[in-house]
Amino acid sequence: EEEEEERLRQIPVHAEPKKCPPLGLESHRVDDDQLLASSQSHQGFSAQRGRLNMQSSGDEEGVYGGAWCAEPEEKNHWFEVDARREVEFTGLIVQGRNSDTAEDFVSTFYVSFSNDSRDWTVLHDGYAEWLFYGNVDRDSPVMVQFDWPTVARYIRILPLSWNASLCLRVEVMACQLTSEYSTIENEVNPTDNLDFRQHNYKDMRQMMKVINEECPNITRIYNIGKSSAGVCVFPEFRYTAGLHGNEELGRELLLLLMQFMCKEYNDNNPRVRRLVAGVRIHLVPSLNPDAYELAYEMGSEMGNWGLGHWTEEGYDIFQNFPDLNSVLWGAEDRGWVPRIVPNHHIPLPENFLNGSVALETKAIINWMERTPFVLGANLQGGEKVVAYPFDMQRPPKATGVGSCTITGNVLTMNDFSYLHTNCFELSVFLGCDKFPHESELPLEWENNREALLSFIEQVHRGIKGIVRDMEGKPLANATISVDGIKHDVKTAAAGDYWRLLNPGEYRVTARVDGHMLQTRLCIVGYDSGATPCSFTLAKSNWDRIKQIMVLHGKRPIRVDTTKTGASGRMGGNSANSHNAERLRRLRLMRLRKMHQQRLRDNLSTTTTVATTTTTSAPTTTAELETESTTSWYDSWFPVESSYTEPTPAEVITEIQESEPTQDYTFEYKFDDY
Ligand SMILES: *[C@@H]1O[C@H](CO)[C@@H](O)[C@H](O)[C@H]1NC(C)=O
Ligand SMILES: *[C@@H]1O[C@H](CO)[C@@H](O)[C@H](O)[C@H]1NC(C)=O
Ligand SMILES: *[C@@H]1O[C@H](CO)[C@@H](O)[C@H](O)[C@H]1NC(C)=O
Ligand SMILES: *[C@@H]1O[C@H](CO)[C@@H](O)[C@H](O)[C@H]1NC(C)=O
Ligand SMILES: *[C@@H]1O[C@H](CO)[C@@H](O)[C@H](O)[C@H]1NC(C)=O
Ligand SMILES: CC(=O)N[C@H]1CO[C@H](CO)[C@@H](O)[C@@H]1O
Repeated sequence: EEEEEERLRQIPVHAEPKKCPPLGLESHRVDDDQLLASSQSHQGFSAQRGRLNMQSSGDEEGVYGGAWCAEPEEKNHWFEVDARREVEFTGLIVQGRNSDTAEDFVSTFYVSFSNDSRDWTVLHDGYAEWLFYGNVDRDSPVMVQFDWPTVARYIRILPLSWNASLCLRVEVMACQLTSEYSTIENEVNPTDNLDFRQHNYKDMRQMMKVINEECPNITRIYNIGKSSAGVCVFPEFRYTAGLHGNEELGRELLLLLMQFMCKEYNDNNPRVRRLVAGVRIHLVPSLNPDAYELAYEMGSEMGNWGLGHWTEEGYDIFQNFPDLNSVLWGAEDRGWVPRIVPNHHIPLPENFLNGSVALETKAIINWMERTPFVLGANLQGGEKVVAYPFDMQRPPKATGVGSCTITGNVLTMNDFSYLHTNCFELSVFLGCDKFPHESELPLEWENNREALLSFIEQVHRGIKGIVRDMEGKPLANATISVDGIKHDVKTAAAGDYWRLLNPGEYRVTARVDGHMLQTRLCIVGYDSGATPCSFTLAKSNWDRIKQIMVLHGKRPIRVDTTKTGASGRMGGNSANSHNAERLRRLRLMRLRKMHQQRLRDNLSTTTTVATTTTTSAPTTTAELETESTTSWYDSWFPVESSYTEPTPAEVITEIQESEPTQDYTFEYKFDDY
């Protein structure tokens, strides 16, 4: 009895087991060289793969296995984590192997500690070595908590029994010891006094309300399912997060960014003032709020990789957008771009919205169409990589990037944004840990704050302007093309456009229905601020041309020329052959005029060439003919050489000879081209 009493006295008693945050196996704060194991079954199943929520590439022979797995021939098994300094260990989270087929997991194990990795002490429960119960399936994380914290530098898991093969993924819970002599590596004393907590839906709404009250002049809350009104000549920028409900970091970073900008604005931070004054910034922290609540309820470490990934209806929103890449590439292969199928603002496939589309996706598409965004980023998780359009490969093949997962998926959302709207969108995958522990937020904010701000500032890199008619009326829907870049943008309702461009010289063309196009040279420098590059377009003679076409029985009359203008050739309709000689004379006059103009004004004449950009090798006769650059009708109507109209005759030829046969129908007008 005395012995028993003595023994009990030696056991430290804690009313509540102490709880510590994750050491960082999942987040990769723990480096690869801090992980060690007794053996490995195969190159792809090393100790470094034994991190909580590690994902497999699916290739059993590959180097990216879904867990640490032990060599079956071995007798002794252990998985070791070196914390690099003495810490207080308070618990573990264990998980089986990520696999489509195998059910590998550890059922029971012991735990031991060491300060030098030579002498080990197995954790004792007072009577015997303490046996812990681990997993019952391969995916669900199981947390074990020690009744009292153990101070040590090394911790080992000693598996005793397992299902199928011995495979394990782990997170370790530990508190740093605070000492007045040692400063803790990676420790962050956040300079910004912000709310570094995880927010559920109610907390998030509350926080946004408070920010709105603190900064009423510069903030407005709206729901993307509802309309956002207002025409203003600012570039529109968006950050979105939480497409997948369990990817929590982006959501919290956007809430922190809101707080930060409001606070700094009120404190007269000049950089933030400049940002707020010059950009319309949309911050959407939660695109999939229902799913977030699921993951939030489970807690930051205890959801598995998939919990809260999908919408309530079961959609993965990121991959729920229509594939416009294939539409574009299919059309390019047929030589239809940009004459029949534009290289931008590609319409939704017919009946897309009737198909299996998440409500959230519909709301996002509607919002993207309604707001003329210029630049944006979509914050995601589970990977540390930045993806930019085109994310999808042509022809599609598996990609193998990044360190925590290997994805063979075709990603769609940012390509969709680029092809359906003006907005150039990046997907920023913030890190391997989709749902970092609350204690990680200050460090994550420090790591991401500058990037979040300077990416918004990039909206001012390039050219901007307004397209007007001769009366000064703004022209919406005008197409802005940049020579040599096969991607156009359109003007918004106020006639304004923003075109992101790197420093350099660009030949930029504006065109709109019923007007002559205009080309200008626009120079982008290294200084901040977009270069103004506005256009004033004269009415075209198109109405008059239509009348003449009616007189000619709507038949196209064409006269072709080559780019150099050195050798004209006759072409087109034999019915008009009696006009041929007259046309030829007129054309020669025009060429002479062009030549003189070219000498006077090198820039403006080359614009006639700039209007034909054939994007792929000509494949059909019709396409070969479209190589020519001169309009058949400008023989009749002397136009200034800095203006040129497209070639309707050629367009007609193409349409007759190669009608689009895809499921998608494209609406277009001749005037568009
Ligand atoms: C490691 O050293 C600390 C003192 O620095 C001691 O309190 C602790 O018990 C040691 N841990 C083990 C497992 O020996
Ligand atoms: C909002 O703007 C008004 C008018 O410019 C100004 O008087 C007021 O102080 C501003 N409020 C805040 C909180 O900045
Ligand atoms: C698609 O939905 C619209 C409106 O909801 C409806 O008018 C149309 O008939 C539907 N089309 C098909 C093919 O179901
Ligand atoms: C711009 O084009 C869209 C679709 O092509 C059309 O719905 C809209 O009315 C046009 N806007 C203006 C101002 O012409
Ligand atoms: C136009 O200018 C470029 C360089 O500025 C020159 O190389 C080219 O020969 C000029 N073309 C004509 C037709 O003058
Ligand atoms: C070998 C073995 O015990 N396999 C079991 C692993 O777990 C799954 C599901 O729990 C069982 O179906 C297997 O029989």
